[in-house]
Amino acid sequence: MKTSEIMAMLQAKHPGENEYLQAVQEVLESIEDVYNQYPEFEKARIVERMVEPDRIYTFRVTWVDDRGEIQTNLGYRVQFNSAIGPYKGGLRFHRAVTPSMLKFLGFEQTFKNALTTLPMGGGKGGSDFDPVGKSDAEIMRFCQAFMLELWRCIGPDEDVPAGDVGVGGREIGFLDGMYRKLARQYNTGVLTGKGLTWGGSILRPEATGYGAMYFAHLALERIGKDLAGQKISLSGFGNVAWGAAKKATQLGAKVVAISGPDGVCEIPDGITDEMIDYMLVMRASNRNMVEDMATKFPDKARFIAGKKSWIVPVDIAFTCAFQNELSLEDAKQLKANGCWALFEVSNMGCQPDAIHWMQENGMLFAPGKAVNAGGVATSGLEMTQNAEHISWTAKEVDDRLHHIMSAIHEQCVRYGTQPDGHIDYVKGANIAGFMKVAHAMLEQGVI
Ligand code: 2IT
Repeated sequence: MKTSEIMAMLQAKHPGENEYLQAVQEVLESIEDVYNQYPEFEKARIVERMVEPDRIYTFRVTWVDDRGEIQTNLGYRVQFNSAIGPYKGGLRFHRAVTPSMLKFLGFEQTFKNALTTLPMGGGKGGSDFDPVGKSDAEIMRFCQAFMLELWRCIGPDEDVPAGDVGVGGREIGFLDGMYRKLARQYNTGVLTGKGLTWGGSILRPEATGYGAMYFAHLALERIGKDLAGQKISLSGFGNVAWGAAKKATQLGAKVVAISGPDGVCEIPDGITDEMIDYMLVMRASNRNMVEDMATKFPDKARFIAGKKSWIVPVDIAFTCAFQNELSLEDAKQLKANGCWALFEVSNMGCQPDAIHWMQENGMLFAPGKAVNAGGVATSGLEMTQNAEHISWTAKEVDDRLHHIMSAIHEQCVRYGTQPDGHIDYVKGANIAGFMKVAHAMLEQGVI
């Protein structure tokens, strides 16, 4: 297998699908050497099969807004790979959603889910519906209309969606309510991220951010450092940034920046518990403006319009918002201001040239599919609890999450250790995830 040949073939077949092509290129570059040591992979054309989704459902979603106007959006579910278990992955509601975006996310999800040690395949879905400025009633009507189509594509042993950008507990509630109504099944575990009174797992909302901090703790521990006392920046202020801020603060780090599409909030003395709680209010308002934090806490936070978190001097940075949110210039600015480690918590948060530059310039870099896997892993734990008709305690879930993040870190070390002893976390995560999916596909024959 030659990465350049496969990429040329995909570029011809899927012109303009930039996020998807970027995600595939990153994985193929990392696995090429290892892959070519296994003639049986080449013979079975594993790569050619793995880079295409099993299937994509596309549907029209029509709903009525608060003014009585009829709105039409597009809905999708990309079922990427089921070699190691039912399709599993979130739903993204965002105005920029395209098949390319969901294909990149489904592709990444396949390897991420393999890393979790749990039996979950990869999938992703969503809509170009824009939640910004929508009322609760509009969100409910949209979710119901979306599920009217989606419900036939999913099932607890078939495909289990969850949240992603623009889809949190409120949306999962409306979606699950409609699924129950349509399917007449009330304990199915067909979605994860559910409310605690109707089958949700304790700690699922926090899990992506918590898992990211557990991973960072392990990576720092390996090089004799500690999260406690570090100054850190996060991007975004949604569910992922919220969980990350909570755990970072508990572990003794100081969160000095969060951001939104409107700019960055600098918080020189570190984010407080009250401010962390306020992030939830900001998300529920659907205003999508981080300036609201500075308006609410004028003595603690300073809003700078039009800037990203990466202008704030820190020791460690965490991308928690969107793909490609960190550019080469951002990476250079971070390092010039003293930052020495970057953990990607958003999926594909960094642009490829930024990743290469950070790696070449001695920064510790760990990719999203390892760092943020605690979210989907805890979704997997929610599926187990649903299947057993039980609920675990916070301690039981947290212990398992710790265990899974350690296992992910361990796989990165196993497959990513370089001759000079440092860990290439990109290679480690990609090779470990790939090997598991590739072997499963090989053993299941040509299907
Ligand atoms: O990107 C992700 O891993 C998620 N949005 C969570 C997916 C899930 O099924 O919990």
